[in-house]
Amino acid sequence: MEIRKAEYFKSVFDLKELPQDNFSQIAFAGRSNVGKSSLINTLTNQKNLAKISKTPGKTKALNFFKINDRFYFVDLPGYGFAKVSKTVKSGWEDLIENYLKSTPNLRGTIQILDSRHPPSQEDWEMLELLDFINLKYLVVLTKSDKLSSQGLSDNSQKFKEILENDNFVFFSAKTKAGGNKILSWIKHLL
Ligand SMILES: Nc1nc2c(ncn2[C@@H]2O[C@H](COP(=O)(O)OP(=O)(O)O)[C@@H](O)[C@H]2O)c(=O)[nH]1
Ligand SMILES: [Mg+2]
Repeated sequence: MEIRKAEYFKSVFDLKELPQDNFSQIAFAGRSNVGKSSLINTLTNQKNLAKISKTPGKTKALNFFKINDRFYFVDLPGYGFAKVSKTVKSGWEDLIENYLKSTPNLRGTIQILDSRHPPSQEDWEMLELLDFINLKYLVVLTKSDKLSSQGLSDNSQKFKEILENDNFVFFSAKTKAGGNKILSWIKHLL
């Protein structure tokens, strides 16, 4: 699949504001700073579509991007940033959880993890939620350019054991490695 057109559509702070159309949605989830914006920018071939925030946790909304005039990428708020208050944090978590549970047009989620580290407590909560609601998802392991080839094969084995499957793709925003695999997974969902 080729992404010919990608544009910012809207930011949703309340599920009542979800787009009222029938376009499919693909969500992107991950902890702050994991490389979610960089992944969206790479897949869409745009330098600054999803603003790469230098301030972790700045994105508090569900950010909708319209792709090829026919589906949406949905950038979910990054979780796991300690510096926000509990109340603000649980607000985002509810928004993410309710969105994932109750959006018929949502076809699947890209769950982003750091290729160098095992999943955090919050990553596990997301993975369990995705399993629980039976939503299709692909695990994307970012920043793979920071691993040596030995590190890649070691961590590939580790993630196979940790996730108990091989439904993951190593990705690098720097080299674009893995991008085409992710796009074909998305194409099959649409
Ligand atoms: N080397 C490398 N750095 C990355 C990659 N993806 C993201 N980064 C860096 O990680 C930081 C956080 O990235 P960003 O996309 O803003 O993360 P987000 O908070 O999840 O949206 C930035 O400094 C990026 O340049 C990658 O694949 N390789
Ligand atoms: Mg971001």
